[in-house]
Amino acid sequence: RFHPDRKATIITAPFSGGQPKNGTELGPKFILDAGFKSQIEELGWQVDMKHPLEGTNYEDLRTDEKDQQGLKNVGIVSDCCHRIYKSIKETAASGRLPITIGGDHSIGTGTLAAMLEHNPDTCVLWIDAHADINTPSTTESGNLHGCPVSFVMGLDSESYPKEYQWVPKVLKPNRIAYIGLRDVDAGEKEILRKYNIPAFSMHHIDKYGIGKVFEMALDKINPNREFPVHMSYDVDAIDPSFVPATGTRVEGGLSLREGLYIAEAIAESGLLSSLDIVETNPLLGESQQNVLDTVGAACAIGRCAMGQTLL
Ligand code: B3U
Ligand code: MN
Ligand code: MN
Repeated sequence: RFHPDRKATIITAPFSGGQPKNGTELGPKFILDAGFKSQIEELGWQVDMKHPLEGTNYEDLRTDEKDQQGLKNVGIVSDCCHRIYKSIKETAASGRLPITIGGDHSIGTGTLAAMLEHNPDTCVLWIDAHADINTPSTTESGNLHGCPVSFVMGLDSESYPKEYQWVPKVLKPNRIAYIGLRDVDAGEKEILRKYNIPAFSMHHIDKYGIGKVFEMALDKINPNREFPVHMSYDVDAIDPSFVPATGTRVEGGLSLREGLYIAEAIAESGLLSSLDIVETNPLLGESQQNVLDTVGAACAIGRCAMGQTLL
């Protein structure tokens, strides 16, 4: 319903500065080499590409050191997010659907900021094993891929580093729902409870089934099915037996079918306005097959979200 003319832009975000492991910067290359662009074209989309991080050397600048606040790599993460943000705003303004291929999930700050500024009614489905809603005060790891949601929500904003001052605080707590959670920090649980943020864990999926959980999530954030939806899909939402090549694997995740169902269901709703596919790390597979499985799942998430059906 939001993109009847089927025009999309793939935005590559080869970035690893939001977490400590080498390899997430290779996600876009592997996904594109697997034929992702033509797979989306075969579904009837006209697809072009943007590379907003071209010419940067973030990988050389990434360190394991925490600043006085306990955060890692604030400068490069903020700079990277700002580039992504500008690129997505342009893309959305031109009437195209942005598909951002990561890269680690810290880039979510840029994608959410852009889509919510583009249309303040935008609501967010965050598909992830993790809630990624730590603030600079609650994060224990200091890894900014665990914090992208809080910055855009403006939680605890006195604690934000100056580098993040450009980020608009545009996301309301009742406009984001989580699906797939199973590794949530104590500080994050407190935030989810305090702001009454809709969150569906693996427990809820076991209890109600994925079809019902998807409807329950949309009922919370988009009861009349009238608002556009940004889906931010961390591949670690899916169980590591299907998606092994990712930085923070957590057992007990979505089956591959449950994971793809979510993408199919958002396509079926006609509400999708933008998509992130993040945290593919081709260097973390223990075998070539592990990498193929993970890259294959990332492509399949994209195809399903863009309208591929089984029949
Ligand atoms: N919540 C933890 C772990 C984590 C978050 N996102 C991922 N891992 N991928 C943290 O570091 O904030
Ligand atoms: Mn994530
Ligand atoms: Mn995750």
